[in-house]
Amino acid sequence: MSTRSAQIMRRARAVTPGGVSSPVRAFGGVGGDPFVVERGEGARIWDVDGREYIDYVLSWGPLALGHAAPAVLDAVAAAMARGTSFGIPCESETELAELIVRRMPHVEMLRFVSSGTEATMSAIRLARAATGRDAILKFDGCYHGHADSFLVRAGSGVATLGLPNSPGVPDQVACLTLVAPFNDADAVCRMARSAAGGLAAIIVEPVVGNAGFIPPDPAFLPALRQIADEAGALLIFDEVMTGFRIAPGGARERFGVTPDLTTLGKVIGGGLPAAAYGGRRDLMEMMAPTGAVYQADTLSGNPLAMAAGLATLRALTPELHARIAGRTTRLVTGLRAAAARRGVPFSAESAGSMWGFFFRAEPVRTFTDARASDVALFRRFFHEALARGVYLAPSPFESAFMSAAHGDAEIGATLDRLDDALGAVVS
Ligand code: KE4
Repeated sequence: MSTRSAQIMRRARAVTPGGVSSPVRAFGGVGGDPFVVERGEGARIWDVDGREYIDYVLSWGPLALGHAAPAVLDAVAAAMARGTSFGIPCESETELAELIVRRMPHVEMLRFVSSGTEATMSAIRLARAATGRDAILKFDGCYHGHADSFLVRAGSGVATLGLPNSPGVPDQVACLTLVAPFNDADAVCRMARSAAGGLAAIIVEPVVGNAGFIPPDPAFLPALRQIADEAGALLIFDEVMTGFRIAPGGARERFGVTPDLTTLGKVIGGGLPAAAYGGRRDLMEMMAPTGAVYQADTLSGNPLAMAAGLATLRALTPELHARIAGRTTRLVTGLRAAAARRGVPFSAESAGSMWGFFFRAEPVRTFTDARASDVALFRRFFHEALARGVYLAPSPFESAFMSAAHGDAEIGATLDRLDDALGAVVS
């Protein structure tokens, strides 16, 4: 008998490409049909057929407090009662901006937009205007949203679907994007020195979350700072995914490297559409209306999204962040031990409340390493985990997340279920 999910997906595929609003949700990376979600609460989601899952995707990162967090629902309800959108300055925009600046002092000034793509697209435009240069450098397997300049050897859904780049991106644009291997400072140095017309910016996920989870070698980010300075390029930390996850103050707090610009998203909207780009005041004041670099957005600073972001970040104190990070470490440590007991080639890492794993014994330092992991085994493991009520990202080239709602009971249940799933895939 066809499940309700299957029935709904059949209808969805008739009216939207692949039946999804974003490609990676279509399970192309793991095969099979996605389930259709009915609701979420805390660490759990339920599909329209009543199946329950412990959720480690958390809407691809935004839900640091978990699903339907009471503090977020109350804040959004209160904001809704006063209206949903104005296109007029609201105090909540200033309150959230002030809070972010307090947590990330290197972000001296910021501008809200409605998606991470808009944040990175705007940051690159600003870098090009500030330097008078066109070329940018990104890293193989890093994903910065779907703006033309970034769809060059990108990670996330692009890598998941095996799309080397994307049709529709003019060669004249793609050729302005240089691509280096992550964790290879020598390659970056060579490319920065040989870039015709010089580099406008180096943009990097300070911890890669879109090629699977790949942490930086200790010397890598400091080297990027030095190379950018020598090249007269801006250093941009794309923290859309890592922001308020790898440390309360983001990558600068964790790694001690200060970027010129930072992009944020996901957590700062608390599950509603909000993102931001910001950094040095002298750069940000180049943005219209104080400067001539143009960027605009109908729903940016939306009061409902601001309310959800404020409620989330106010709850996400350093103490709570440390508790979530501790549970993330417990989960990753337990997974490594389970794989070792079963003799499965496996590596797992975490940073704060973000984590990931590969079916590969050697550490993964580059996207090439990630692609050399056992992707077929990942696919089987994903489905065995799903069948046991654990929802992981449906792609080996994504990361997993943890929320305040994932308590010791959820971690214990997850370790039992994933150990059993490992047993199923290696038997
Ligand atoms: P959005 O435009 O999807 O809000 O943000 C783009 C973006 C920018 N930078 C980083 C580091 C990101 O991870 C993202 C978006 N992340 C993906 C998940 N890997 C969003 C999920 C999806 O594409 O459906």
